[in-house]
Amino acid sequence: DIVCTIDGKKVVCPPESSILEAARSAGIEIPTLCYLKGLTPTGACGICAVEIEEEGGRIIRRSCRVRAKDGMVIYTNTPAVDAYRKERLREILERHPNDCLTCQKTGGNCQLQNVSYLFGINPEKRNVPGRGIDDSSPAMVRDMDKCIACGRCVTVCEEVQKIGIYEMKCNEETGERYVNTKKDVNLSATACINCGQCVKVCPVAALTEKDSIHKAIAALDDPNTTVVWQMAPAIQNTLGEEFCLPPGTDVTKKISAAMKQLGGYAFTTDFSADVTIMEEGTEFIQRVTKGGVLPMMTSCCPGWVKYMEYHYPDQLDHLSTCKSPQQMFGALVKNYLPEKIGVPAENICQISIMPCVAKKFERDRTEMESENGRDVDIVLTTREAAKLFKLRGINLAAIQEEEFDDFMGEGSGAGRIFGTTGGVMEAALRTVVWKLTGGKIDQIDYQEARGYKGLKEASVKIGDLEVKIAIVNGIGNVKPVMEDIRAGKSPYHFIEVMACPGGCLNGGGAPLTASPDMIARRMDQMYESDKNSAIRRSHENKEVQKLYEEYLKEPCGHISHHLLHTAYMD
Ligand code: HC0
Ligand code: SF4
Repeated sequence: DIVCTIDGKKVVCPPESSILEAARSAGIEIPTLCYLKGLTPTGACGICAVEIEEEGGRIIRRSCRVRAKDGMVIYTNTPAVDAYRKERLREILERHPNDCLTCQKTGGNCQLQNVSYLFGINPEKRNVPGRGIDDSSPAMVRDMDKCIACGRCVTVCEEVQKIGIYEMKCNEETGERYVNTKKDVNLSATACINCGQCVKVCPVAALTEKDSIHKAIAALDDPNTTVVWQMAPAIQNTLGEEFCLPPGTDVTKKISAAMKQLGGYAFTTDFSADVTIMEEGTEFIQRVTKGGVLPMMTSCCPGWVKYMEYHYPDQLDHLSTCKSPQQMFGALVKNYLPEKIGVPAENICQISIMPCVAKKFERDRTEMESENGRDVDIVLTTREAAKLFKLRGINLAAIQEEEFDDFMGEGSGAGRIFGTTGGVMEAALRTVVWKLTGGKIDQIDYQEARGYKGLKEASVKIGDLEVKIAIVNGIGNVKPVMEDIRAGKSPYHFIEVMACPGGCLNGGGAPLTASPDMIARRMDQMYESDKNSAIRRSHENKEVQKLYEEYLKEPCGHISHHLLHTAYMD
């Protein structure tokens, strides 16, 4: 181990630690706008500057880029450090727009604002570069004037997601650094999968989700429109954080109450996650027993589907034909629900709350509609939903719980765990194994499917058949799996892929404040919500059973194929 001295305190740290990491391990916070734990430091912002004692006197260094050495003496707060940080902040702020009052990131989420506040910097003169806004993506907006060239989006997209959309550029005339897409084209012209992981790490509002709040308000205020709400599994264990509740708190029934207070029918995507298991499980059994294309791969994550279409158009028949639970829900709202509630489909506005920005892109896909209109009308991220609630005077922490409405409000524990990596597979196994063994094996917990590993594997013995499954946690881990499939040597029968590391509970639309600890807490609480569910298998969902009896007749039947399944584009 290394022993150094930081602010007069002896600090012991592992050999490869940077000064910033060493300080943090000792509880000494150094401000930064670009550092991301575990990823290559860019050193771009300069705010993490410290002073190091050297022979000829003290020198200023960026602490994220310098390794702590034995005997090193470091100061994190000196007049020289303070002056350096202020100068760097001034440089950044002079080039940054000052529409802070209405900026999407205001209210604690803008790290530049937070640091400026701490240092008391507010420059008079501004010289904003005028690079403009790229709103070509259906999911995200890039305000290139707000970009402070910290490089976080470059690093996350390259090192975590392994997509590699952005690049740090340099203006040859001015020497100024800035970030753009590699070929200087708009985001919609790139291979971006809309996962939103770059949005999550952006310290300012250079990257944000495309705003849908005003559309939701217009629908809520229109007397001729009936709003029908759905919320993704992950929402129910994350939205509370925006109202200062502990991470992972199950706020399902509070959101149900909030939906009703805003106006409209309150439902959950857990319901259609259960429908997805009925459909996808049946599709899988058919593929296995009738010799269909294997491995079958889940199709509920729109980031993953886009990745597949872009990089492996020759392998699309591995994807399940099932639409995602969000889209199945929307299709059922427009085709099954109208008769039940006595409201024609054209008067219904279906609003989703999703922890995902790619769900906005999925909603927009041309094939996601029926004769009765778009499956889903508006998609709000978790953050947007919190903002809408606050705008309408709803304090989720204080609101009285209410049950969902009838017909599409029941969800099983299996539906709930869709929101974590491995959850879709575990939910599917609960039903598929039960069905294939005629109810003889009725296993609920599949520990192999749980946890954070990038690739999780398991095999389940069903009579003579050994079903091999895999779970890809994060799109950055999918390439070797796909290369094996393309080469015809994949050992698996069924594979789950979720683009965001951890699954939807760490989606690009989730609350921004999450640390790894908080994400772990969300995951634990989601399994806890499953454990506490009245039913834990999708096929036991009474409202789903009723849907099949009265409307769909059978999984993968005629109506299902028309409304709930789709084809992908090569
Ligand atoms: Fe997910 Fe979903 S689980 S993608 O992560 O499958 O967004 O939570 O809603 O559709 O159900 C997100 C979460 C969903 C869908 C479901 C799936
Ligand atoms: Fe990369 Fe995902 Fe951001 Fe697209 S949304 S640029 S794929 S991190």
